[in-house]
Amino acid sequence: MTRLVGHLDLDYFYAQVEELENASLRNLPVLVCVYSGRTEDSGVVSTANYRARELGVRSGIPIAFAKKRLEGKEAVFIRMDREKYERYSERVMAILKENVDVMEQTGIDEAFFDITKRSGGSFEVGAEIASSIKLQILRHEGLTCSVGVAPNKIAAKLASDFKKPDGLTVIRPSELTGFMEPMPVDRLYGIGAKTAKALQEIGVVTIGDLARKDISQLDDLFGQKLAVYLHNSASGEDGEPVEERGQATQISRIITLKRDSRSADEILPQLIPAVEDVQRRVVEKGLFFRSISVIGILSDLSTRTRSKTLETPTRESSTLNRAASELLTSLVSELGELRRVGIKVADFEESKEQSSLAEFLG
Ligand code: DGT
Ligand code: CA
Ligand code: CA
Repeated sequence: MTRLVGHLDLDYFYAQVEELENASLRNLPVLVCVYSGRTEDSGVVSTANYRARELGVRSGIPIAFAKKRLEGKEAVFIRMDREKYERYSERVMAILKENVDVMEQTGIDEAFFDITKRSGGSFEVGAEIASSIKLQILRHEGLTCSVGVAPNKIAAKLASDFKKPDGLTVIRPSELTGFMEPMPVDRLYGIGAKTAKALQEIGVVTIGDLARKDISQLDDLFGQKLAVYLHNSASGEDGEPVEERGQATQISRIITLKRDSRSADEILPQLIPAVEDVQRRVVEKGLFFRSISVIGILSDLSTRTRSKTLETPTRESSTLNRAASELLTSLVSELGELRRVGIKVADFEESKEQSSLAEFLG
């Protein structure tokens, strides 16, 4: 049976939220930045509104570089406030969830959804559902997004990206090949710069070129598994279901030390970026944790762990940093040299009602 799969992606998300909360920003180039704190301008641009993009600014470039580009222009630089965007994201995802059969959130501002059942298999009805979702998000949250509806996930993602901002692109099964064929092959989900380059060397530039390639030639180059994936996705054959993501039971990150060490002072600065990354992922998933562990891996690859359980769940980076430092100190005092070290949080709760109540009473 033909499926109706959608992909929704909010437009210039962080910058759009900032514009929404401060109307005077609307016609100016707006840049949301992550300041690293080393010098006044060190850090990167997280995202920029379309006005700024027209002037050559995009996600990931250094702030200092963007300032140079925008010299003499009345551009606005704003510090990223991830928890704020998280709150908008949660409400947008709740609206989406109400309107679809299944939703699979894949990032702070995007999700796949399946509306096969509620559309009765009709792309006309599917288009109406998608435009109603866009309207509800605009009415209730004031945000625009771009949506694609197609017979599978790969095509839905290409479709949501096809017209931006505020786009709605519906690709019916009969239009699928014509839609995908002319697109550059690196737009296919999972094709990075390296694969794209290898494909270019055998004359594959567009998705259509890839679909026409002999699978045995792809097999020789990429191995069977990737070859089959490449062939199928380029041919518009993608059976991946939209699946609600189960809640994670733990979030962790392990790093290899620059050299084996048993000095907490030497190890901690190397562990901190991993701790920050874990904390960011916790916030991204809307979770609070109660258990914190530091994992040490010795040179013989044996593993030791020190853990701590909190009374109330939290997501605060100060709590996590402090616990990481304590647990690390305790771990190295009892062990030999560590080769790798990691941080893990677990025992999740989705809200911290209990602790807010405690804060309220206390
Ligand atoms: P779009 O979808 O092209 O209209 O623009 P965005 O800004 O929504 O881009 P998207 O969907 O790739 O990313 C969603 C948010 O994630 C974006 O608003 C800010 C953040 N983000 C994206 N790329 C980067 C990056 O390279 N660095 C950092 N720090 N944040 C990023
Ligand atoms: Ca986006
Ligand atoms: Ca996105």
